[in-house]
Amino acid sequence: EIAFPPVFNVASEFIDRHLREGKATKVAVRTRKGDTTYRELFEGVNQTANFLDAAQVGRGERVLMIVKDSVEFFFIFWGAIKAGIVPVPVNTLLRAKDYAFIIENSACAGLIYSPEYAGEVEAALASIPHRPGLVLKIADEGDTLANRIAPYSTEFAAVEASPTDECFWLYSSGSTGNPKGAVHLQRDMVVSSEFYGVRTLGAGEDDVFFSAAKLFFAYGLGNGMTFPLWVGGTAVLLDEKPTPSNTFALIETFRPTLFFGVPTLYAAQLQALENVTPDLSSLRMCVSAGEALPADIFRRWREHTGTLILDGVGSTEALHIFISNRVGQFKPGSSGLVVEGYDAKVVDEAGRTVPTGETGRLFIKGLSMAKYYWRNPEKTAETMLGEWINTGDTYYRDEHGYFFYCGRSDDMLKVGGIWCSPFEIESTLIEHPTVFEVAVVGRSDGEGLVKPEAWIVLNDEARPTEALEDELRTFCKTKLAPYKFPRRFHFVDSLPKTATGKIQRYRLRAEE
Ligand code: 3SK
Repeated sequence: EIAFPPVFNVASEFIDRHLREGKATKVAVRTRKGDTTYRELFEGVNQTANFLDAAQVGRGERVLMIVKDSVEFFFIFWGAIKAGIVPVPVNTLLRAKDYAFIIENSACAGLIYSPEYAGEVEAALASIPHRPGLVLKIADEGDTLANRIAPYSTEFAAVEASPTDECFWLYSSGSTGNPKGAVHLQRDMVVSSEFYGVRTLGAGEDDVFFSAAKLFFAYGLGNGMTFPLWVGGTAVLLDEKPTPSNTFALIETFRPTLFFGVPTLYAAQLQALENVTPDLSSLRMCVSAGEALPADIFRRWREHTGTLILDGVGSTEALHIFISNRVGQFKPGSSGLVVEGYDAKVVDEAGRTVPTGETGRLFIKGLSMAKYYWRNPEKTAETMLGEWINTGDTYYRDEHGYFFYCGRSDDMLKVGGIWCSPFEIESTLIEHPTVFEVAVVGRSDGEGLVKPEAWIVLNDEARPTEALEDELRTFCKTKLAPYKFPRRFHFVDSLPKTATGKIQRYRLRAEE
């Protein structure tokens, strides 16, 4: 349905095209530090491509980006693609051990990071033998990316590629084991931008996009970068953790027309709206993904702001949303209908499509799917089944074609829209000297949003006290990405187990 030239470089479509189409002076990116026009973007991307070339990062080699939401993110991502290098945006909330794994697993030739993440990134580098040829901390002042790339030419002839050549990676987390590098192709950003951004959301050049979800997520990458660039609109970026007050302030200042959040943030914003009345009148529509949006949050947001939140579901492997509600076609509590360009089916254990209304595993297909997981043939074979991808989510489809989320087919949790493995939290807690055994499950909070909860059997000498609970919480916060700490602790004498000794997490989930 989308015609691709046999030879192209996707950066030419997202960056260079706007100059050919007379948009040189239009603002492409807005941040609190200033605006960047399409011409400045084009020149910064070309200078970065020349800089990476001069730093001898070779074609097909990876550059890890642990970079906050900023125009520099755009320069590096597109500069790499233009130069035939593979950018790999990485979650900026991770810890040194996670970065150490990703640096080694990707065998990256370049590593570029914002100063905020220096502690974890530098500790990771110190812990492993692999040292990328280019290691660059981009300072906010002094040794900035702008200063680094300034000596280089603002012209760069994009390296030729085909629509199905490998282009960029995104790491996705699994319930067990390490993150997996999902390898995306040149055509994938075009497919998700056109089918979801344009044909589902109706985005156009007059839209101003503000994504609270960060660019390193597949969700944020589309909302905050590829969709605005695809339609020639404007992206608004926030370089810190989104809160009700900074998101409201940015909406008032930059007057976005489209806002992209996650259910936890909408819940916090609704709470804040009890006390403040920001001017949200620029918004024509809001979008939610990351975890299922409770119907109550949808209704209350609509009452307070007059705008719809279109809930959808996507994945890192699919690059963006493939099932979505739409204006005029939505059901609160549902993930929506299949997005044009994609196909979805709900199947049983044997892979047969189940009848309407029955739950099963959600499989999807479309032209933006990652080709494989880097150096992980087992997970590739489990997940990527010919044209279809096994999402690992349990769903049912109603008689009108709307899909309803019913949970994960494994034990993975989505916390604030980010995947979180209970096993990872358990492995951390078990390192604490007072913990004998532990199980972590997800528990819905008062707003219908899932948070991790730990069930702990203590060693004989330890006693369950509030001080110990605080200590365990702090222990998790220092060792794990900040969203992963258990919000509640239960100290018990034993954990429920099967005859073969497997912990019965469903029984813990059923406990009040
Ligand atoms: O979690 C989601 O629903 C999602 C949406 C868009 C892109 C990526 C993801 C994981």
